[in-house]
Amino acid sequence: MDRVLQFNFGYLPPKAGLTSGEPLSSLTSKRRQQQGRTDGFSFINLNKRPRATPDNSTVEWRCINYVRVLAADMVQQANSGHPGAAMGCAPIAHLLWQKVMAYNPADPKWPNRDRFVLSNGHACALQYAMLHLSGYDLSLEDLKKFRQIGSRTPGHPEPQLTPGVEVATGPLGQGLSNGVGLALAGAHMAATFNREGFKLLDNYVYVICGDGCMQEGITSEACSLAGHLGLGRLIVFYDDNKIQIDGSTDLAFTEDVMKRYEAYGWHTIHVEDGDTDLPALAAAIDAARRETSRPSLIKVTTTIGYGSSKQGTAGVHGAPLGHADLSAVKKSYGFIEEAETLFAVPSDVAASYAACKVAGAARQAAWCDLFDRYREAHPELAKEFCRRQSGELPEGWRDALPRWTPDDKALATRQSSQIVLNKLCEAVPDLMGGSADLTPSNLTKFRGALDFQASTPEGRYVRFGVREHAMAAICNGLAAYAPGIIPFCATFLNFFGYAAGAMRVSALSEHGVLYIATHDSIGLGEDGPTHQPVEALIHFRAMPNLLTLRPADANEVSGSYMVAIEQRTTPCLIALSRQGCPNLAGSSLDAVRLGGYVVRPAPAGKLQLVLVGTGSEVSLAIAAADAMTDVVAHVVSMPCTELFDRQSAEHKAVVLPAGVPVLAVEALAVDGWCKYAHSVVGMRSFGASAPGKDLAKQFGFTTENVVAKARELLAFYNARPVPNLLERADANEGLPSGH
Ligand SMILES: Cc1ncc(C[n+]2csc(CCOP(=O)(O)OP(=O)(O)O)c2C)c(N)n1
Ligand SMILES: [Mg+2]
Repeated sequence: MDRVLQFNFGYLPPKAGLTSGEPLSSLTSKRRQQQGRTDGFSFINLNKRPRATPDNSTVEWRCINYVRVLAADMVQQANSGHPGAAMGCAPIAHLLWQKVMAYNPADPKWPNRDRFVLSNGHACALQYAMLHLSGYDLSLEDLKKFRQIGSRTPGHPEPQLTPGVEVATGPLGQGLSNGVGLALAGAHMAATFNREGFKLLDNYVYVICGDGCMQEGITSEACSLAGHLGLGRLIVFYDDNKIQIDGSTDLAFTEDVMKRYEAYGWHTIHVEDGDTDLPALAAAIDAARRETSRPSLIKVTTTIGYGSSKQGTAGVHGAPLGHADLSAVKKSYGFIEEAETLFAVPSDVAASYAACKVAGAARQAAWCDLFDRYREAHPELAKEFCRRQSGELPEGWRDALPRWTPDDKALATRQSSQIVLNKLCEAVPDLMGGSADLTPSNLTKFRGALDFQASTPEGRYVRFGVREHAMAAICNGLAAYAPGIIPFCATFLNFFGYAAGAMRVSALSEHGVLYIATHDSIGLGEDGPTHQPVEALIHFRAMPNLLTLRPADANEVSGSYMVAIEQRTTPCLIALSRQGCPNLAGSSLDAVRLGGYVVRPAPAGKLQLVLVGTGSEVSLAIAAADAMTDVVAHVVSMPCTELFDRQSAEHKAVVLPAGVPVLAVEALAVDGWCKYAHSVVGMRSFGASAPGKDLAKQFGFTTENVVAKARELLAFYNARPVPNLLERADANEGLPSGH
């Protein structure tokens, strides 16, 4: 076979120095070496640098080594998981939990705790081992159930399931980006509440991440912003083990990460031997903590699966060591009695970690004394601090929501959103956020907003720059910091597609982030199909625990914000128009809670037709119904299909009565509407570049076309029975109980 073809089929023939059984990755690496291409190339070479030989009989090293094997035990027991990075990062974790971090295992939500994020979430056996050993409510039994149904030790960390886990990690890059949000939140809350003589908040954020996180674009976005903002309390350990799933990082990742982070404005330190050089690690952490005007990156060169026979190879990334290897590792560390048993924590190791709980309780007690004095000196601030820790909203916040009448001027819903935000941000100081460089289009800069910058951390308006994915992940970090931060962020609806990876994590982790998505259809006009969302809404509607709201007018905008602020464990996306939407006679704030409601009742007579629309198309549906003077039709506004699904059968039957044909009108993908409508005027292709009014005509969003489609629908069902779309065997499946 031709050699090029052989390569292209992923098969390399035996050649001098190569054995046919080797994976292509190592073969290509060898080939590069043969070709003299050694630039940036470095397989782990344990003999390359002089290494200290740890005294494995000391309690410190017994602790570190037992963390390595406890993590490996969990993976072995589950017969699934990732021992490599967990074993390699044990010295970092040991120092953090025993010597560095301020936390109290008895109160995982203590406001001034240091935050820890394991961005390489696949290594979570390490995090669970540390939480258990240091005294969190996570038992050895929990560790034994690693990755099993109903356990508190899931395959990747999830904050709702495990005490001490701050954010969900696993999708690489999210955790480090959350860390930026946590550090931003910490800086903001410290600037808001600390007073002369009262450092209520001075926590650090510690993140461990791996090669994968460093490769993901989201971390470049987030860390570039962190450098700009000078988030000095963010300390990131980069587990530089030069191995990922495909093999050596040399296959795809040879840049100088340190130089990149220096260019971002970070303080960087390299610990060359993260396997054994504890003093160097401790010194690096100390230097990072003292540098409070820049975030710190500590690149720690480690050996993946340190101690295993497969150490330094991709083979130990994501597979159990096997009983024989695990037993040999334990023996090599001097755990002779424990060698054949899983989860046999030696008493000296347990006793050493038990001190963490005692120290944590003392630390929090001292902080509580400080808070008592703070309360005396600053009673109002102390009250507000407590409110924001509890997650209670300010009393009477709903009174701030503006209301409109049909006589008020028609506004684009992005404009009414600005008016609502102005009022809400005044009434709810918990709200903070910004836009991905579309402030004048998203209209999110609320009245009196101060920018959050390095010199003004008290500011609540964040200039995210054109970094949509990191923006959403940073908002997750803001939400995770304390219940009293309600983050919002904005871009065009279409560009939330860039952020979807992090939005999914908001939904999964129950972070009540507000996603403000303007320019929500072809109605945006001239910017064209690159900017016009089509499939965006069906994507977000299908996302569990995320509400997608598309208000029809200013009152519905106000109502959408009301719902979004109330939903503290559910993120909400509010889709807003660029073009004007008249204020409807039948709309109201409260109606948004119903998800769908009759906004324009039918004239007298037997109902013949239902028109259902969302957002800017509701007024079009009303115009079409008005034009059909010979048809008895009512019009439904459906700002949130997910909320409509949760309503009672009675309400649904009033909105979409049995036996009446339903035509949906929405200038986005038609898919999904078959659940509520018998026919759809929607998008079946990308849009185009032209003035919005011309596009409306071209794609059928005119009164004439809606009337024509409605008549076609009526004719179609003239001689057929109309299927009752609500009568489905699974109609109540997945809805909150009581429905
Ligand atoms: C966004 C995302 N893409 C892919 C994966 C699958 N994945 C899990 S770990 C991993 C390799 C990561 O390499 P590294 O961070 O170096 O981890 P190590 O092998 O050192 O443990 C990949 C691709 C993922 N978890 N998230
Ligand atoms: Mg790696």
